[in-house]
Amino acid sequence: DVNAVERTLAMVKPDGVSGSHVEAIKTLIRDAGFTIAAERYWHFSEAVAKEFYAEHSERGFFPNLVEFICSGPSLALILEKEHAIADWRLLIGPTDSSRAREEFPKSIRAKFGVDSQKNCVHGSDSRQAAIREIALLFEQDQTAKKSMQHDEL
Ligand code: DGI
Repeated sequence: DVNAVERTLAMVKPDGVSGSHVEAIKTLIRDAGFTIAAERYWHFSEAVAKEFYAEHSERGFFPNLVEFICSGPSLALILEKEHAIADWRLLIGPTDSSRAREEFPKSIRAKFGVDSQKNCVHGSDSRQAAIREIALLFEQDQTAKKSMQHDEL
């Protein structure tokens, strides 16, 4: 059913949380028609960060990415809406915040991102990724207990 409500995993990364952009981003989320079905602050451990970004493990920026994601709390959100996955990717904009400012000035990364790493927000890029990421951050309590320090804020 093409009109079915879809779920995606959104996240305000450590630069967005420490930069006090959470409320502004939640307003943009609601104004774009998403429902916030669940939200939870996490402080990523190295183990969970490596699992979350496993597809990038061979990239040169991977160690920096893991260190950055572990540098402070993130806010994970489950967003619901028709076409939630594609529409959230559009709203956050390109990975590189400078490119976002040039090409998609209304996007969240254009407004609040710094560069290609400190780009403020995350969004699942496929249905499979959304299912995997929601399971990792919201459903795997055993993993959470072992590897994450939760509710640090
Ligand atoms: O899905 P995106 O977050 O837009 O981008 P991605 O899946 O290609 O990369 C995931 C994250 O990895 C991205 O949000 C930040 C980091 N990253 C990607 N490309 C670069 C990068 N970090 C650095 N330092 N340099 C990059 O070129």
